[in-house]
Amino acid sequence: MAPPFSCGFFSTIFSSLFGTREMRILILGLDGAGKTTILYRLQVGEVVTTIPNAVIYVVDSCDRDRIGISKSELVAMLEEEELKKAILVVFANKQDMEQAMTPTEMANALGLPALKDRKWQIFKTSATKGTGLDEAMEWLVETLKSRQ
Ligand SMILES: Nc1nc2c(ncn2[C@@H]2O[C@H](COP(=O)(O)OP(=O)(O)OP(=O)(O)O)[C@@H](O)[C@H]2O)c(=O)[nH]1
Ligand SMILES: [Mg+2]
Repeated sequence: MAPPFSCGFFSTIFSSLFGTREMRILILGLDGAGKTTILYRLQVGEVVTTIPNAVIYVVDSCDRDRIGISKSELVAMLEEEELKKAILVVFANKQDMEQAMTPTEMANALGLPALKDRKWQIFKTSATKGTGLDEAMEWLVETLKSRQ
């Protein structure tokens, strides 16, 4: 059975944040979470197939009905051997919407506090408004740098 990720791939992100460095980041999330919109905002480079340094997990903050599915997919994904050491950044996307869940609510619903041996952080984003993305990427880059 095909996973509910309609779009999952390894991306190489180039930006001024990285300087000349190149880092491989996997961006995943359920359909409609906002992945494509975020990639467009981040001006992503090529698609490659190697072990990623980090995972960005995009979640629609308004999709209360599927937060449980989002959690099980995340947990299953993190069991992959290749992602054992990957830093996890959750984008609580669509925060421009009135009915959006708070990041704390989402972190709990996704089971983030229970993750063992995993560096993670959750950020509020709105891909359509372009808010929160820079802060999240900055944290990610700094965290990746401090690991290398
Ligand atoms: N209000 C709001 N809408 C958003 C936001 N991000 C994405 N959307 C909208 O949500 C819909 C889905 O966004 P996409 O970027 O296509 O989502 P995706 O994760 O790439 O979806 P798939 O390709 O189906 O997996 C589009 O209509 C976007 O305009 C956001 O931050 N706020
Ligand atoms: Mg898409």
